[in-house]
Amino acid sequence: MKKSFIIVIILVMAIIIGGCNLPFMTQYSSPAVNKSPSPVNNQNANVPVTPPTANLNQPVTPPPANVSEPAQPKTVAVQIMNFAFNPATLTIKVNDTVKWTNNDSVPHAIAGTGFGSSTLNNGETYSNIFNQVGIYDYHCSIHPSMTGQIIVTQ
Ligand SMILES: [Cu+2]
Repeated sequence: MKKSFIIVIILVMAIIIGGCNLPFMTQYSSPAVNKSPSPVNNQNANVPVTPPTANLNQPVTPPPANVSEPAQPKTVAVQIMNFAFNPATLTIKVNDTVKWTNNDSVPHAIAGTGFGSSTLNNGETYSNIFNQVGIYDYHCSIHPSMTGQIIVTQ
């Protein structure tokens, strides 16, 4: 009888002490728990997020700059056939080259303002770079009825 009574008293005391300690424990422990995690969480949150985002955005921006500069000068052909220039009217960009080829058995010669060829026999060519915007009329100096036009645009 005494042993079980003592056990009951010990259990009651343990419950009372435990019940009294729980509110005190949380009150005293909660400030200590909040102090240590908050600086650790702030450091971990700031360090990894910003650098990867900045590195991923930097390589994406250069390609649009390369797309906007495809203005490479090119060579455009004009064929001389059957006493005519083909195409008779040609539109090019500034700094493009026009290359005439004489496909006729008879000689021809290009005559324009600021440009012109010597006599072109069959299979011979003449090239001129047009580095200024404008409309350039030309003809064949041997056959004046053969006319052509080069339109140079920006
Ligand atoms: Cu001609």
